[in-house]
Amino acid sequence: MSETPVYPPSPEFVSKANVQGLEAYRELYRRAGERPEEFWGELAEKELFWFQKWSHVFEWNPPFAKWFVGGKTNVCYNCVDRHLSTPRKNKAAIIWEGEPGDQRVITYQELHRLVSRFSSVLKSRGYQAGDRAIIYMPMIPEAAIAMLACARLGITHSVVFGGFSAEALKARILDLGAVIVITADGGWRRGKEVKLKSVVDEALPECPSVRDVIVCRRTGSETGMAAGRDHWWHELDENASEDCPAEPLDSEHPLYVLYTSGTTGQPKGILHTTGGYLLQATMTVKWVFDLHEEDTFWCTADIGWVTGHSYIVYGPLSAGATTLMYEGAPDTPAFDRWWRIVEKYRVNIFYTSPTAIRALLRQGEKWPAAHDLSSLRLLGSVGEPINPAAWEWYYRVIGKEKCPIVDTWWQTETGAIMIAPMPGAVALKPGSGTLPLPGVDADVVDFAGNPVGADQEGFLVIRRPWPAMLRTIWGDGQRYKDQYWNRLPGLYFTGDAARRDADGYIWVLGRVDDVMNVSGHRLSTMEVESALVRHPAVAEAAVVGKPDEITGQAICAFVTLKSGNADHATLAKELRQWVAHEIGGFARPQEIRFSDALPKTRSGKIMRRLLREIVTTHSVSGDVTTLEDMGVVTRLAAQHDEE
Ligand code: 7RM
Repeated sequence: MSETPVYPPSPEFVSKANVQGLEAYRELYRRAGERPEEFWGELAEKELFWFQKWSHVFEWNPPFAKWFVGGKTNVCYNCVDRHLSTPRKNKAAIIWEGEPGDQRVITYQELHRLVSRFSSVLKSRGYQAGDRAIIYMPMIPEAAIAMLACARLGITHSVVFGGFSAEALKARILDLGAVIVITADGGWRRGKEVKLKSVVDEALPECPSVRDVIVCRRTGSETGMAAGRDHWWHELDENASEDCPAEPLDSEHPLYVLYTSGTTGQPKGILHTTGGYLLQATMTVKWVFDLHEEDTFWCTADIGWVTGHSYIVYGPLSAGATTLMYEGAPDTPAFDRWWRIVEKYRVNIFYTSPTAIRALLRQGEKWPAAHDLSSLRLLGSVGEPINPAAWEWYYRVIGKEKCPIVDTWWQTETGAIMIAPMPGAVALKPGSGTLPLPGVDADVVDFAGNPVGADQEGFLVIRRPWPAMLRTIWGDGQRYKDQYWNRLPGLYFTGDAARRDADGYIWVLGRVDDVMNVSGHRLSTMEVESALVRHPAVAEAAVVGKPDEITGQAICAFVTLKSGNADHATLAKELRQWVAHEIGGFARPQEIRFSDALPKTRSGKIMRRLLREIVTTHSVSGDVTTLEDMGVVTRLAAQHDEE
């Protein structure tokens, strides 16, 4: 442990930081812990606009929380309207670059105009607070505009990542009971069009609740338009009013539902509400990214993931920042695309994932070296633990040893960053998210919920509700209780293992459940297994994550067939394609291994732990006493050696 390098903030950085020095952090943390209602109440009053003040800050009816009870506000108003009466009115709100190189700069005033027009369109078609909308779009400004327009009216949105298949889209539309889908003809990725509207067309015949589809023209490719159901965004926009005030909404009004993988095959709709979510998204932009008025902030996530919600759209815009959005891939037309963008727009704060860093690291230093990255002053990481080699490269080659790296631990469920350094206050240790933020009562505990000692491994839990926490799983309060609050009674169960060192620094080690993390995308082993067994040739499937140098984990599927005589090479190809079709391209297994049987316990449970060992170490050394047939494991391990 003593080997761990420590990087304290430079005096230069501290002197300009929003939170200066460790004592300032400790004071905030102490106040939030001792008087949470006062702490959050003061911030809510100072940092957000309210149509009506709340009657009390917090209500806890375990495990259901309410924040700013009785208060009325509006997320869109806070992200857009309130800036118009300030010097920010002509400041760039969104800087966007398309993959082909087209660009747009949208000021706060212009954003207000665009969002108001689209809100009017929705309103004039009869949509209102309480309705649910699906947003299935590429990374274009209209994606953010659609989110904000929904928020303006109180229409609960669910953004579905553009990489999801028609099946996955359909499941989300049905679960949400969506009445409208907002999409585009397609988007650009690696020089090719990713068609979106045709996927919507494939999903909709079995979604009777959907009345309208609004289609934004992005690529200009041929698209069939169903009469009465489908409408072009630009046509509806022609007559749209620019006068569409933000609705005063209850602080607990459902803002969005975002689907994420849990331990079963059925994705969970994580519900986030209004006031508490926005407050914590706003505060973390200021605390963790140390946002200054003049900063250009770039989060490279897709808007379809929670990181895009909180750190491309809601957090930065509420804080009045300039947020950058890029449509395409980091390697198009070449591996310096991101660095080209950093140079071109003089990006100051850059937030990405370890997967992306590793992929770029592999291409060598010549790509970043060809660009002037001197505008950067802060780097961020999210999605999985960052390994020392990636950290060191990011720090040295991208940050030129001048930029702190904020390693931010959080989840779809937490809504906002929970564990991360305040960069002007907390010394960094590569690989650690460092200390919990104010109001975050994080702990590492054993099976009984008791804190474990320094440097001991345990479960990462949160002891007390926080403003941006999920409120429930959409339509399934019981699952919400069971998954998050009943595993270790009274504690929020994160699903992650962690240890805390003698300085109180938290080191997140990874998931303890059957959730894989592939390029920072969450996927459950069950989701992929269910997709595989829907294929007519497959009898049984067991899926495990296998360590991968770039993506963190890669998907390895063990499959038994209904009839033994198949051409394995062809079928493997077909099954990989099948999973991509059923879930989305990012879920395509890297490897399919055929087997005559799967290792099971005497009670018939597949022992994924053994399969994990086989793909990791190519042998099995762990406890096999519950295994029914040792021969299966021996054959599987040997099969690998032949390859
Ligand atoms: C924001 C996001 C959440 C899971 C989480 C962890 C892992 C995320 C870090 C991390 C170590 C980090 N939402 N994770 N950030 N592990 N260090 N800085 O990723 O819902 O998609 O995933 O991701 O396992 O539980 S998520």
